[in-house]
Amino acid sequence: MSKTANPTIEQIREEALAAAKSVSTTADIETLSIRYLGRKGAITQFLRNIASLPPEARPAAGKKANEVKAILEAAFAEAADLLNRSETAFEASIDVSLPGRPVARGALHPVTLIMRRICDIFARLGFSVAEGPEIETDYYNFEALNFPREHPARDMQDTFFVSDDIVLRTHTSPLQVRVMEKQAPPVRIVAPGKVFRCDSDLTHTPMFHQVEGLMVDKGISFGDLKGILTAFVHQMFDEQTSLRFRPSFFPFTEPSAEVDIRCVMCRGDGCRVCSHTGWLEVLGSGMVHPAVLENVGYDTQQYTGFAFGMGVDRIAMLKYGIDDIRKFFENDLRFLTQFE
Ligand code: 2U9
Repeated sequence: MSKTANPTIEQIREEALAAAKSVSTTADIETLSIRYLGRKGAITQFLRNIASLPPEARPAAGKKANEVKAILEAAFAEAADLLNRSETAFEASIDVSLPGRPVARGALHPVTLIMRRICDIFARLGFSVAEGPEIETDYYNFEALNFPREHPARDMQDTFFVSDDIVLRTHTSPLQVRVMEKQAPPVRIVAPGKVFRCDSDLTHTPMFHQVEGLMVDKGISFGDLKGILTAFVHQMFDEQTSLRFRPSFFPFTEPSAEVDIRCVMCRGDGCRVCSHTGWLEVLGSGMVHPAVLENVGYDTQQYTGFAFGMGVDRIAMLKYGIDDIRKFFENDLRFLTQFE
């Protein structure tokens, strides 16, 4: 309504007619009616103020006010009629007897399905899930994990640098350093998440997913590592799957071992998937290097631990028989909705 203390009857008329033109619902018209014609409305207010006019001006003002009142009543009725007619026409255009449009059901991404399955298996083995930042400092991604500056092992990681000191994490291990900094042993965690390496071909994408695990306590041995990882492989693949531990090297574990399983495609006879070796590499692992435990202030006379890591996308490829990792990231719904 006009902000003028005492608007003229012409002002009230112009304002109300303009408002009647821009209504979009019948409720808007109701509001306008109350605002202009209601008991406390602008027209009623104007009629009340007539008493304060000089006696000779009152009849003309009263007549004018009643005329505007009639004009507004007609304008509001017409606007309501127009709205009702278009609403009815819209309703008439809908055939309510038609069957509804089917709502497409979403599906979890195959990598998410496998990631959840891995975490569930470790949860049942007593591991909790920890998550953390994808952008990391050089310290957490390398230094704390026993990769000295200029060490050639850093080249293995094909790092994406954000600046000299900031990187996209190349593994989820920095998260485990952060957990150990905050928490005294015992620690038993898995760290799932996205990681980034500058690499791209049939089996590598610049972003992929890892689940890493860490267990630190008094008296943890390589036997514990073998027991936990064997239980994992048997639940993830099947109870009959045989596995072997092969010596390897990582800066953050010593000794280190890669874990191979009997090829899930040829059962060991040799095929294209296992490069005719009969074995598939599925995990890296090892006893946590004492330097890593010392970096977070753990007493290495009392505590030892093991750690492991796996590429989730690779495991999803093996589980679902997919030969090109890039299929996971092309967003083709015909491919993605096949996995339940
Ligand atoms: C801390 C200490 C040690 C995590 C580990 C591996 C071995 C490993 C690879 C598997 C396939 C990476 O995605 S991949 O290319 N990972 O081989 N990861 S041990 O070791 C840790 C982690 C955290 C504090």
